Amino acid sequence: MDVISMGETMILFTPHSNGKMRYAKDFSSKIAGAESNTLIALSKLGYQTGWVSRLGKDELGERILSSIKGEGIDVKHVIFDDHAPTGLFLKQKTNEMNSKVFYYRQGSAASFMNPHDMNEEYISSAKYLYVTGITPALSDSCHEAVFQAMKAAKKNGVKIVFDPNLRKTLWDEETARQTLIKMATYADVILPGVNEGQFLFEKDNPEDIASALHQLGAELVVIKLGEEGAYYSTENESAYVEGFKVARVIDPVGAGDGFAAGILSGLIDNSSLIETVRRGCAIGAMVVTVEGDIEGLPDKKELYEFMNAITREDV
Ligand code: KDG
Repeated sequence: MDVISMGETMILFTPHSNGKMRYAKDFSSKIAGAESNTLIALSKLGYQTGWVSRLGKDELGERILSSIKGEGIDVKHVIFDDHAPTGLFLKQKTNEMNSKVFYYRQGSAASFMNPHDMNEEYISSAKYLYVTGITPALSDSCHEAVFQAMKAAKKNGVKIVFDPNLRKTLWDEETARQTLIKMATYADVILPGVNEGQFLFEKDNPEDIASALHQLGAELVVIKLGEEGAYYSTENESAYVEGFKVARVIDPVGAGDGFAAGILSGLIDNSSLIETVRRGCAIGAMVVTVEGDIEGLPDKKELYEFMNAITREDV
C-alpha cells in the first residue's frame, strides 16, 4: 500500500442556478471529501491507496462507498454505521466569485470514527499516512482517532503527510490552532496554505512559516501560494516553484487535495523536490479548470502532457 488516509466523505449538492439557495429547485450531486479526493487523485495516477472511514447505512453511504471503491481504493476498513446518517453539504454560489458552504454533518456516521477504527497493522502496511485538520474537528472521538492513527504510523516508520485544511466553521479558533499545531509535531511533511500559516503563527512570509513548522519537527514543508505556485523547504534546500497558469478558474475547491496527491506521488517515486512540487502545482491547476473536487484529476500520462505543454509554452 502506498498511502492510507482517514476522514469524512459526504454528498455535495450544488444548485443549478446562482443566488440564494432558498430559491433553488434543481441540484446536482457529487461525492466530496478532502482525504478521499487525495486518494482518488493518487489512484488515478496508479498508486495503491486505502481509505478508513464510517458511512451511514443509507443510500448516500452506498453511493459514496461504490464510487470510492470504483476509483480503485481499498475500502476494507470502512464501517457502515446503523445509527447515524451519511453527512452531506450544499454549496451556494451567490455569484461567480462568491460561494458559501452549508454543512449537514453534525452527528454524521463519520463523526463516530474512533481510535478502535484505526487498525495498526493496516496503517503499518502503508508507506505514507495522509491526514488533514478536518478530521479532528468532527468530534472528540475523531480527534482521538486521528492522533491514534498518527501514533501507529510513527511507531511503524510510516511517514506522515499533513494538510492543515483549516475549516473555521467546524470549530472554535483556539481549539483549531492548538490541535493543528499538535498535529504538526507528528508530521514529517506539512502542506499549508499561506492563510493557514497566518492563522497558526501570525506570519505571512512563506519562509517564516516554513521555519516555524521545521521547528515543530517537519522534514519537508511545502507552502501553497495559489496560482503563483509553491515554496518548499528542507534542512538542505529550499526554493520557490512557479505555478501553472490556467485560462479560467471554474471551481477552486479541491485544488489543495490534488496538490497533496502530486506531492505524495513525487515522494513515493523518490523524485527530486522540484519535480515533486511541480506535480503538486500541476494537479492543483488541472482541478480548478473543472467543476467538482475530483472531475479534473489526471492520470499520469495526462499529468505529464499538461506539465510538458505548459513548460513548452513558457519557453
Ligand atoms: O477540499 C475539498 C473539501 O473541503 C470538500 O470536498 C469538503 O471535505 C470537505 C470538508 O470537510 O470541507
